[in-house]
Amino acid sequence: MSSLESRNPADLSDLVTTVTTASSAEVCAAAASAHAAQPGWAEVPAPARGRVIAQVGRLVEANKDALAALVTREVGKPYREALGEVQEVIDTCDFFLGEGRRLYGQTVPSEMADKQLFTYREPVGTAFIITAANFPAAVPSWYLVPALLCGNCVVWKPSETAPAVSAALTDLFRAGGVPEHVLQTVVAEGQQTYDGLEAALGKGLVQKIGFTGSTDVGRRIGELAGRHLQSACLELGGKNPMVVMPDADLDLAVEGALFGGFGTAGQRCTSLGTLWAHEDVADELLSRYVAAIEQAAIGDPVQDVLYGPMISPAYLDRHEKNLGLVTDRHRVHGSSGTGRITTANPRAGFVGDPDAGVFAHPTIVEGVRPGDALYDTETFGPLVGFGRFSSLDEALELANGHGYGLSASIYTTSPESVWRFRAGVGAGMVSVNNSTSGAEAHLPFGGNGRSGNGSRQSGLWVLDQFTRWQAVNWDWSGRLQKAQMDVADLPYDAAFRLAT
Ligand code: UN1
Repeated sequence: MSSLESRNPADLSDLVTTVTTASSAEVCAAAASAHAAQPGWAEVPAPARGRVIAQVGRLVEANKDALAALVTREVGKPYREALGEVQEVIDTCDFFLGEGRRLYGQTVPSEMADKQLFTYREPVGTAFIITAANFPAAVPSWYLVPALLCGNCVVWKPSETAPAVSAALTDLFRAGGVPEHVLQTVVAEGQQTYDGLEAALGKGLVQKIGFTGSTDVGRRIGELAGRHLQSACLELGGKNPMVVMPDADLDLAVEGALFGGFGTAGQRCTSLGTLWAHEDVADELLSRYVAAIEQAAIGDPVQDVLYGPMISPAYLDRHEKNLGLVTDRHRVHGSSGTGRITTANPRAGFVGDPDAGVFAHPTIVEGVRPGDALYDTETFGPLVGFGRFSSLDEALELANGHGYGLSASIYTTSPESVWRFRAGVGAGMVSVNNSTSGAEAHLPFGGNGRSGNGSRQSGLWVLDQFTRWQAVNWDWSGRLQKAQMDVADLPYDAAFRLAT
């Protein structure tokens, strides 16, 4: 147990909140009380749980400005983007409120007479959800809303970097009618979370894990879940490629690469990793991209900027370490410096006071290719690689070669390139003439390979994470009819051929 301060990353003198983190025993205790509350919550009819989700959605809508302002203050996301993030919570509630009235099962014909087959979706039990700081409201809602709607209880372990937003979101769920033990928010540090979760799994208190974060931690969570024969929904890192073909609209591609690479200061799992340009347009694309980022407004997230500060000083530190992956062979573009923006290391046109917070220069690294650490390291900051290719096949190899497979984008006007790219790329999400980031809240979200274990969030698809199918058969024949053995014999003339 320790006390943590959450500070505004745009103005470190602004203390947002202080939290006491939970011990592993407290983490486990939260799972125990969620587990005890779960049968009661599952008995609430699904349409009534859907009403609760509707109420949460209306309250988030009524508090949209306040919640977005808190997101901006606590993690430095520009206010307009923070409004978008809160809208994603509302959209998620809007989608799932009706699902309470569907949550369909099926009727299935039996292979025998006087027998009927059915399927039911059953809640899994208690879901343990671990989320990151970069989307402190939207991504948690992707888990919490469907998990609760399906009749599960939830222990939510939000990022220690965003405790104020997670407290506000929890209050909104409570005010919307989610009972106290049904959703429990526990702020804890990594090791205590792991130990508490391990203990809870050992006692049979947790039946589902949701984790959004790094690939390394995801592996540990996946191993832990597997040891206890539970499945984890893992939403991990990305090294998201954008491929620009010679027939692309280059201005559109630059706009997409600007938002994808530098929006949210590059701190999205869907952020652009490497911009791959066809050799015929590479020089032109690079010069337009560099011009666009040199002119972009960076700074105070309350004002109209492309991006604000790093999420916290720790995120800035990691970004500065990643700059160490740039080698002599690379060329760096994008700003008047690299690393932290300060009065001594200024950025022309900076909006606000750079020394007050943790702001970073945008960096484009030209000359990235396989074998470079930058080719396959997720950098999670305002750092975009730039490389060249000469054919679509080569672009596909570059897009897939690092083993991540979250989001991938292609800019082209050729339908053939679109379809070949879609079929050849290993990513779970593909954008055509659109940025790698900015997925809509009701399409399946998730990745493959180093980006996740194939689980999908959002829309109908996430229901398979938070329910398990129960298969029911009902035989009213009055005798034991054995499947595969007591089925009717339907003879046919196997030797029959048409006369020729
Ligand atoms: C994340 O960074 O974990 O598609 C999620 C997007 C956002 C969600 C990103 N809607 O960029």
